[in-house]
Amino acid sequence: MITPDRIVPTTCPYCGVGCSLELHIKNDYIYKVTSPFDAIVNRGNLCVKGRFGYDFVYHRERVTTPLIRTKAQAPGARTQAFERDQWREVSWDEALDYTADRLVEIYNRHGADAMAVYCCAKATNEDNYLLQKLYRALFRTNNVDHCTRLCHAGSVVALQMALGSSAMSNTAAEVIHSDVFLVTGSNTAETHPIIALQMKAAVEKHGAKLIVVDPRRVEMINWSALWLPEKPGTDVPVFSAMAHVIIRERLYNEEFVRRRTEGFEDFSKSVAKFTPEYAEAISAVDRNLIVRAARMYAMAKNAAIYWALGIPEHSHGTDNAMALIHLALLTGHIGRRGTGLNPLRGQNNVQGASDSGAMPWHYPGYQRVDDEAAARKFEQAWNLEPGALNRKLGLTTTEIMSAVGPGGVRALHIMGENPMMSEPNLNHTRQMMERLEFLVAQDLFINESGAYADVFLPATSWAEKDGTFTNTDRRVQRVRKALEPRGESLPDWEIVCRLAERIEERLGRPRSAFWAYAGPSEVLEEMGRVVPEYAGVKYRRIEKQGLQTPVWDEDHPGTPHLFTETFPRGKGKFHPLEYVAAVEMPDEEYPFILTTGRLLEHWHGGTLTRHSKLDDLYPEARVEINPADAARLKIEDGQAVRVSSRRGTIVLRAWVTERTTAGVVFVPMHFAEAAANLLTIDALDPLAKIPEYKACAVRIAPAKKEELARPEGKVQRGRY
Ligand SMILES: Nc1nc2c(c(=O)[nH]1)N[C@H]1C(S)=C(S)[C@@H](COP(=O)(O)OP(=O)(O)OC[C@H]3O[C@@H](n4cnc5c(=O)[nH]c(N)nc54)[C@H](O)[C@@H]3O)O[C@H]1N2
Ligand SMILES: Nc1nc2c(c(=O)[nH]1)N[C@H]1C(S)=C(S)[C@@H](COP(=O)(O)OP(=O)(O)OC[C@H]3O[C@@H](n4cnc5c(=O)[nH]c(N)nc54)[C@H](O)[C@@H]3O)O[C@H]1N2
Ligand code: SF4
Ligand SMILES: [Mo]
Repeated sequence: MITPDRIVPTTCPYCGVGCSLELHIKNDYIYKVTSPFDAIVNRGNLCVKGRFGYDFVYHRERVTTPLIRTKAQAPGARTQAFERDQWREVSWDEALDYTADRLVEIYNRHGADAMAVYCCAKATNEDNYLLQKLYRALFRTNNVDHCTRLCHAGSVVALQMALGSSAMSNTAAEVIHSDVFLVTGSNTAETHPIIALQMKAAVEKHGAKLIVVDPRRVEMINWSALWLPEKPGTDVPVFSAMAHVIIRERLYNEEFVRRRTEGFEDFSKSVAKFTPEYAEAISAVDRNLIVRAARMYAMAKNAAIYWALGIPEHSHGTDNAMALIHLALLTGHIGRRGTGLNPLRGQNNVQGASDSGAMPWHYPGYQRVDDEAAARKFEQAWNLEPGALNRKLGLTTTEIMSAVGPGGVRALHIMGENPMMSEPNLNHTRQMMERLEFLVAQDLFINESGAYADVFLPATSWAEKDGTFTNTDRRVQRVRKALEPRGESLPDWEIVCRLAERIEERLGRPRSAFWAYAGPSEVLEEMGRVVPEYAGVKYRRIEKQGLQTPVWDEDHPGTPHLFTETFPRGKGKFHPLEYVAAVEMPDEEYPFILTTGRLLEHWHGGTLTRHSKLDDLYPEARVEINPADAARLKIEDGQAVRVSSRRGTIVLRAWVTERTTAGVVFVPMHFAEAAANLLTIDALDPLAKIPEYKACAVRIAPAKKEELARPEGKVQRGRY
């Protein structure tokens, strides 16, 4: 038995469930992770990532000294290079002076539009609040975004349009109070495993009925009463047909529709054509299943909807989310315990990074940058002259990546993201990265994107800093420093403050007191003064258990479910929809639909999990292909195959499995040596600007084993 020097309570750094962790420390080393049984979110349960995925903190490839590239790279000639001899270890002073010099020089030469920053949904609220403040207040740009754009942007826009708010309406653990719940576009058991446990308990112990709508045979189907296996990209017809049935059979909640919604008449006419027969023809879902699902959902006392990326990650992702919202507005299954519209948020702090203003159209707290009163409020709060803040909507991540070059973005600062793995159509992204004039990488590792950087600022991991994360059900929870920072790494908030002071100096602005914080709790206090929903969140109130926003003041107990009496926009609004097919449909040349996503053991571009023992659990990329398709193509399980789209090609092993339906193949997004995003299409949803990661056309052919990145199994990938 090891006796720990200390046990530090904190919050999991991986997914949006936000499980409570206890880090057991001996000699400044984490040797075990547990979770307290009374933890409000996860009751002592953890998935494999929370329990075992912490060892990236110690990985030998982690960079803990500031680095400057030895040879500055010319725009256009920039290359992706991991080699150590391309970098020089420098002091923090040198790295920050250099960064400030180059950024200010580009700003003075080309103005605000040349500057852009990616914030980080893995970092804390405090880190993100400060980084967006730096770029807005000092470089006067709203080109501030983060991975939420690649994630739930379609859900956010639809919820804003229909209800005026974008967060999950209820608490995930309330699922045990649902009689019926619908899960769609969510591989919950792999991506939100602890919420999946609660869902399974709802079915097994509380008799709830589960409806799954998903083109893949995800694990939750084993607990479902109904599974609607649709073709990717056909959610609007499926859910509109459910609405059609609910209206035709008068199963909707007339009183709710009258009192709390608007636009029902037009909506009702618009779904007349979405008969179950019509939906079946497009989606391949049996019409009777659609009718049964509609009845089951509408006739429940309390029914909830949970969804994830199968809904928003389409060129019509906003419409898909809207089609789900309509079901709740029709039936009134919202505003009570066990009901609601629940987009399961992905990253540990994507809700918080969005709340903190890491967005191009909004200041912290969703206050629009083009709203004069909001802009004035932030000018006062940040001690800026009237008119200082830019009123122009900024560019989104996807737009930033298309706007690099003369007249567009020249300098990019990336805090903890990896566009060279996560953006669609990587061959295009690569051209943009090559064209940048100056790239700052602030991370734990030199990932595929950091490899293009001019300067590397080593950040601490979550285990080495204090702060807060806001989980998927809006709960602001503490992150605690458990270890001393490795090497010379610094917490992100401190890096940002030190850089900001230098930038202010070079811009000739008077040094403000605004970058001198005694610690992150002061940063959250400042954020609480400008974001009413966070006004009552104080560190001392969340020492034991987090608070769910909105927390309007210091006596407010927090908000487990939203919209009890009204919606933020007043009435919930129906928006009639049309069915629009995916941009690229299968044809003779590219006969399969590719969908991409996640595996339980890995995280996005793999920067954390592939530098962890988790990599041993799933060391190699595999494309999931249905047995019927594999038999036709004479492809065997484990065989090397080439998957090609109009944009790129990858070679990886086949996994012949019922996990995917015929005609649909799945490639995980985690493996650099067979990067899914070399294949994906960069078509965007017109409103939310989210890419169509969940549908494009590919072909599959046998390949030679030698073409695999790892013909004999696992090899270490080369890194700094
Ligand atoms: N292990 C692990 N967990 C994670 C992450 C991770 O990288 N690894 N990432 C986190 C993040 S940031 C996010 S956003 C979440 C994402 O969580 P999920 O969205 O659950 O993750 P994906 O693997 O992208 O799964 C998408 C689901 O949508 C389905 N789907 C595909 N096309 C369609 C369609 O057209 N319509 C419908 N209705 N469904 C479709 C897929 O079959 C799959 O079940 O996961 C979070 N959790
Ligand atoms: N094909 C396809 N592509 C997708 C998706 C898909 O479903 N299919 N999903 C999209 C979605 S939903 C998302 S959210 C994005 C995710 O895309 P990204 O956010 O680009 O991916 P991550 O790999 O999570 O990048 C996190 C980085 O942050 C670093 N990091 C971790 N903690 C810290 C910290 O405290 N400070 C700092 N400075 N750095 C830190 C890690 O080392 C890593 O390099 O990918 C998108 N891309
Ligand atoms: S479910 Fe999410 S928050 Fe919980 S342990 Fe797993 S990765 Fe961490
Ligand atoms: Mo995400």
